[in-house]
Amino acid sequence: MTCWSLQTAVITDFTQHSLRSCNDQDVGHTHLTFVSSTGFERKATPTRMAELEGLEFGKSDFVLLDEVTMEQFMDNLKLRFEKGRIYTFIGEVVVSVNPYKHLDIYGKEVIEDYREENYTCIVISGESGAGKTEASKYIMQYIAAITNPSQRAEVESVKNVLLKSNCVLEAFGNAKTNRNDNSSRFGKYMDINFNFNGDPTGGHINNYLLEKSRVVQQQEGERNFHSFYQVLRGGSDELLKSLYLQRDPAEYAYTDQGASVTLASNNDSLCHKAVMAALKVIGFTAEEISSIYKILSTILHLGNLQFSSDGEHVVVVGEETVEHISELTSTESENTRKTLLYRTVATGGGEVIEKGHSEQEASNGRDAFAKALYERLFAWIVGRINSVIEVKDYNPALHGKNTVIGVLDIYGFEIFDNNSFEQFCINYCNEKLQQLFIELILRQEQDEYQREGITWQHIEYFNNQIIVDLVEQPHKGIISILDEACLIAGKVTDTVCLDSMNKKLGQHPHYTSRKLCPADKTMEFNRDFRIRHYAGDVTYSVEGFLDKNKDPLFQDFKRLMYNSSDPILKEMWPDGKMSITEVTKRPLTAATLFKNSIIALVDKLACKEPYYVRCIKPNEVKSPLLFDDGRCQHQVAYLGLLENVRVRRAGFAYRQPYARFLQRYKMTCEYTWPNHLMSSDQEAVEAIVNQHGFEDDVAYGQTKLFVRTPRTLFTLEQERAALIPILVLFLQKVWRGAL
Ligand code: AOV
Ligand code: MG
Repeated sequence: MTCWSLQTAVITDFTQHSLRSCNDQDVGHTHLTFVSSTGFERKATPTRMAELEGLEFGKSDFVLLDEVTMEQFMDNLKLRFEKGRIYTFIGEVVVSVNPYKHLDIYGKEVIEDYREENYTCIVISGESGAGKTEASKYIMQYIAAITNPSQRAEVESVKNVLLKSNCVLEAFGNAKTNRNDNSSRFGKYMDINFNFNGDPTGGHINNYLLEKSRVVQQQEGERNFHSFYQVLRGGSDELLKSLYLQRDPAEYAYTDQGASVTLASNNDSLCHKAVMAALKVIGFTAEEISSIYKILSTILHLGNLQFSSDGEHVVVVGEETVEHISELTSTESENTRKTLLYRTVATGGGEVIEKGHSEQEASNGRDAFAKALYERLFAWIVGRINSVIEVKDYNPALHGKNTVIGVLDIYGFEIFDNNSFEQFCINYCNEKLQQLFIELILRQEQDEYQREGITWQHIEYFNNQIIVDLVEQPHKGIISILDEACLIAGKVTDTVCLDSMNKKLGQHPHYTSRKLCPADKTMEFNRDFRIRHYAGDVTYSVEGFLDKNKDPLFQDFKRLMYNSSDPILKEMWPDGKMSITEVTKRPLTAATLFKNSIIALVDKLACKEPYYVRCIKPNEVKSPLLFDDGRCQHQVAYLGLLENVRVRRAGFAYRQPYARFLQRYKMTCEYTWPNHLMSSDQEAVEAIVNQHGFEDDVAYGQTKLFVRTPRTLFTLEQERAALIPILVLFLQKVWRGAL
C-alpha cells in the first residue's frame, strides 16, 4: 500500500483513512516526509518545508498553530485563502474555503501524487454555496482518474456512468437560489463500489427530499430547476415543436416566478446538450428520454392552466393546453379535464360520487400534480441510474473484498428572507450532521483518551443535541406537533398549529415564539417562529407548513397517470392502481418521512467512521478576492473548528501504537536498533523517548504512545532522515560483501 500525505488539494486526498493510517504507521501527517510503507521515501521539498513552517502559505494543519486562538486560526485561514491554499487539515478533518475561481490544483500531476488505495466514507458539510458539491465532483473525478489503468472496457463504462450521473442529477435536482447559482435542492449519498483491483464496479445513489415546492413557486431572484430552462433554451426546434413549447422561459408561469430566468454563470443551452449526451451514455433509451421531456413540458403547460367559475361550475381556461397535456401524457383529454376539475369521493355508505373543485381547489390540485410529476420523475431518474450502476452478481469468493467509498453531499444550512418548510427540513438535516460530527470527532476523540487511561483536560463544546431534540423528539418535538395537527383533517390551520407549538415549546431555549417578541416591528401576524440553530437564528414563516407536511394529492391524478398509455409514465405511478373504494393507510407525513430517512442516513454514516470536509464560504458576493472576516469567523465558530483543533491538540496531536512507533524510530536509539531486548514494545518506546529527552511531551496509553507537540516528531523525523543515507550506504556495503 502506498501511503503519502500532502498538504494541498486535500480533497483529492479524500481517503482520509490514509491519513489515519499515516498517523498510525508513519508521520505522514506532519508532512515532513512523504512515506510509502513499501519503504520508498521522498524528502520534503524546500517549498513544502516552508509550507510546514507556515512562513509563506500558512500552516497546512491547524494543529501546528502556535496557540489555538480564534485570531490565529483566522489569520492562518485567511493567509492560506489569499495564497490559493484552500485546503487545510485539522488532524484528519479537512477545512476547505470556496475559492470562487478555478485553481490549477486538480490536474493529472497532483492526482498522481495522491494515488491511494484506501476506501472510506466522506461527509462534506458547510453552508449553502460553501463548495460541497464541487468538492464531491472533484472526488469523483479523482476516482475516475486513478482507477482502471489497464482501461478495461467494463470498468470504463461504470466510471463514465458514475461521472455522467452527476451532470443529470444536477440538471434535475439543482437550481439557482439567492445563495448559490447551482444550489443542490436534494440530498445525495453515493456509494461507489470497488473490486480488489481498486477499480470501480458500480454504485448506488440515495436521494433525500427534493425541494419540489420549487416546481410551482420560486422566490424573487431564484429559478426553477435547471432542467426546465435547459430544454427551453437548448432543445432543438423540432423537439420544442413536438412538446408545444415556446423558447422563452418567461412564457411559463412556473419558470418565471422569480423573474430571473437567466443564469450569468451558466449556459443552459450547452448544458442541455451535455445532459442529453449524459442520458445516452448512462443508457436511457430514446423512448425514456422522450418521456422525460414530455413530463417536463407537461409541467410547464400545467403551470399556464387557469380556472374560472361561472358561479356554478369551475372550468379550465385554455382548452388547447388541456389537449397538449393529454397528448404529452398519453391520456384521454376528457379524463384529463375531469381530473383537473373533479375528485372522486367515496361516501360513508360506500357510494362513489364526483365532487367538483372550487377554483382554489383546482389550482391547488394542479400545483400538487405538477410537483408530484416532477418528484416522481426525479426519483425515477435516480432509480434508473441505480439500475445501471448497481453491482450485479457480486460474489465475494470470486471478486474478493468489495470496498466502498461513500460520498455525502447534501443541501447546506440556509437562511433566506423568507424561510419555509423546506428550509426547516434542510436546516434540521444540517443539525443532524453537525451532531454526528460532534459525536465522532469531538466526543470519541476524548473517549479514546479515557479508554487509553490518559489524563487530560476536557474541552468544552456546544452540543447541538438540544436543537435536534427540539425538532425530532417523539410527542414533544416540532415534527410531532406538526404531524398531530395534520391528523385533524381540515380543522387545523397553520396558525392554530403555531399556537400549539408556542404553547408546548415557548420555554425552550432554542425556540422563540414570535408572539413573545413585541419589540419586533415587522411582526404583523402571529405566523412566525424562530429556531436558534447551531449555525444561526432562522425565522420560519409557518404559512404552508401543514399543507407541505401533509403533501396532499388527489387520488384521481394518480389514477390518470397509471392509466396512461405511456409505459414509462405509468411505471412512475404504481399507486394509481388502487380504486377509490380500496382502503388506504394514511401515508406518513413529509417531515416524518424525511426525519426517518435522515436518521437512517446518520446511523449508516456513524458506523462507517466518516471523514470530514468542512466547507467555508468566504463571502456573500461570490468573489474570489474577498475574505469576509466576520462571515468566516462565524462559520469557524459554529462548525466547532476551534474546538476540533483543541481536542486534537490540547490533548495529544499524534498517537501511534507502540509497535508502529518502534518500527519507525528504533534506528534513532542505541537500545532499540536493530532489535530491542526489553520485555515489551512499550518499554522499548520509553527507551527511545528517554534517550531524546521527550519525557514531558508524551503519555503512555494502554496500547499507544500519545505525543503532545509536533516538534517532538519533527525532531525524530529529522534524525531518522539523516540516518537513512548512512544506513543505505551501510546496507549496500553489506550486500556487496564489503563488510
Ligand atoms: P454547495 O454545494 O456547498 O452549496 P457549490 O459546491 O455548489 O456549493 O459551490 C458554489 C459555487 O462556488 C460553485 O458553483 C463554484 O462556482 C464555486 N466553487 C465551489 N468550490 C469551488 C472550487 N473548489 N473551485 C472553484 N470554484 C468553486 V448548496 O448545494 O447551495 O448547500 O444547497
Ligand atoms: Mg451543493
